[in-house]
Amino acid sequence: MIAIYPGSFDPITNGHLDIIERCSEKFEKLVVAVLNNTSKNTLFSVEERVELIERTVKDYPNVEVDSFSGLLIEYASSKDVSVIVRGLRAVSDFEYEMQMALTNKSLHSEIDTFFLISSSQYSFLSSSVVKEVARFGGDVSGMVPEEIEEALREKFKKEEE
Ligand code: COD
Repeated sequence: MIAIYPGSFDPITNGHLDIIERCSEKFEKLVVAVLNNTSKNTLFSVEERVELIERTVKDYPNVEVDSFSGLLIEYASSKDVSVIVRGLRAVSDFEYEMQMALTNKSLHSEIDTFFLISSSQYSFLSSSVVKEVARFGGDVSGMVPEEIEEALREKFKKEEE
């Protein structure tokens, strides 16, 4: 069974990685799909986000990284995906996630959304929190892999120049 884990991943965090690791053990193949949304102001370009994820998932042979634009469900069906995976941190995630899952189901009834509850140590973690801490020089070492820590440092150094 092929699953897709879609997101903005701006940037990927240890919370995302935890979901990827757990899914790579459960599914035959996992496609991590980065939304290429030109109208959204992201810190990292889509190419940068894909490259950073590729570097952090290199030890999982059944994980593929790609980008998509337009509707997720169209992209998912083009990849023969039967499951969309989403992570749930707190009740606050639920409303948006339910709306998205039901919309996707109404557009393509054969593809279901599976939810994984975040591991407790990552339940507070989001890309926005990581960016905020890194922007002001805080320590993000427990929140993101080393490659991402380095990329954040470079990005904010450039912004200062
Ligand atoms: N622990 C566990 N899970 C986590 C953590 C954590 N610490 N942090 C984030 N996650 C989960 C999120 O809950 C989410 O499931 C996933 O990881 C990705 O998170 P983000 O924030 O990187 O990505 P989102 O939520 O911005 O991604 C939204 C999409 C890109 C999937 C969505 O906007 C989309 O599909 N857009 C395309 C247009 C479309 O098809 N829309 C759908 C119709 S409603």
